[in-house]
Amino acid sequence: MTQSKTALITGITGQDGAYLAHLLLDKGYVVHGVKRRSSSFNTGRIEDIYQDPHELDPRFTLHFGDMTDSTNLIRIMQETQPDEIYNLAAQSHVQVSFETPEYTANADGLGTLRLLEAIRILGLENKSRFYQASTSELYGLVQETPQRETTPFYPRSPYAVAKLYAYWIVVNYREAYGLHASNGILFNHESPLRGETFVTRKITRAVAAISLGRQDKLYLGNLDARRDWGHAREYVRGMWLMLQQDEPDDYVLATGTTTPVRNFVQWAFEDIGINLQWQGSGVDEKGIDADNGRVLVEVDPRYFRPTEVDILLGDAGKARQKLGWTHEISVRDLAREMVEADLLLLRQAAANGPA
Ligand code: NDP
Ligand code: GDR
Repeated sequence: MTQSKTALITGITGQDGAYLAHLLLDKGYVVHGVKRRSSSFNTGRIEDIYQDPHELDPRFTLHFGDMTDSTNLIRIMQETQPDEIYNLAAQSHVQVSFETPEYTANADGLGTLRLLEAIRILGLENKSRFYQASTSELYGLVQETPQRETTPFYPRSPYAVAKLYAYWIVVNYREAYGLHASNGILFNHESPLRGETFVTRKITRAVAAISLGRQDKLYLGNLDARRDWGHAREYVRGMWLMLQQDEPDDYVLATGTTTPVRNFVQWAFEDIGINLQWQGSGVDEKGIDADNGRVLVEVDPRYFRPTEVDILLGDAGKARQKLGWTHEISVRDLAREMVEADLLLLRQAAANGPA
């Protein structure tokens, strides 16, 4: 019998961490996750794996840890001796990074260095393969469309600058020390597990609440921004594929379709039977229910960013060729799945009453 592989996932309580943990457990891995101490529960997304500590799946273990704490990361790696490390932990909100630039640099940039150094300190260079959650935000002010692995970077936020450091330190450790370390340059990917303050989930939650009469209006920032949105479930498969290759490398994962925020809003309302029409422009633009004239969407400049990434569109040709990775779920179906999931959540919450 072949022995199970062991994986260590940082950021296991986040959207991607949850999907990846499920994928790896399904593949027979032993999975260790790093979770932060928090004053309230932060394991909601992995509740089905992590419930009563006395009934834990013996193949799944959580460790308290933080990307800003080197000794803690070294100890976790020493204890777990992972075959594969997926570094998904990050202060991942672009707008928040303008308010917490130093922390973002520490967790997202230096945090990556800490893990790579831990591999060296513990002599795991020939054992542990490393995946880094790099991002399409590296392209920022885009220099070429569509963006691919060879497109020059031009980061436009403290988050993207921190991730730029992480990208290059991964490349450097691969070249300098022969680590099996790969960057996945992932374009936006969403799901019903997406954090509530990212734009797609903010939209689908609000639309569900409006549909059930619990919210009047949705306030958004830049409606013209365009993103290449895919489904998180399909993207974590790409992460895993990168670590199954004989040679480490860097890969773009994207759908090859770009959509304005405005269209995503329109679709989400369509899914609850509302035909939204747009009036005005700039900060005065409004989304109006065509049937009764009710204003459902307004622009709030508070959500504008000091520097914006206007358009992202990825070319995943290399991942398709070398990894055999493709996406199947369209952004239109993604929007529908997210609206339906948020409607269900709200209905369940109402049925259960106050906690
Ligand atoms: P989430 O924001 O949903 O999850 C981030 C995870 O990191 C959470 O588990 C969070 O813990 C944890 N975390 C944050 N700060 C620290 C810290 N200092 N120490 C330890 N853990 C920490 O992100 P996603 O799942 O969406 O993304 C996963 C990774 O991929 C991130 O690195 C992100 O930057 C990157 N990425 C995401 C893309 C996307 O479209 N989703 C696209 C490209 C890259 P807690 O639950 O306690 O907050
Ligand atoms: P992004 O995702 O910045 O691309 O980073 P987000 O969903 O936050 O923004 C996408 C675009 O929508 C515009 N927008 C708004 N955004 C938010 N959050 N809230 C609003 O009200 C709003 N109105 C308009 C934004 O200006 C932006 O143009 C995500 C994160 O997951 C990163 O960690 C990851 O690296 C990248 O995707 C790829």
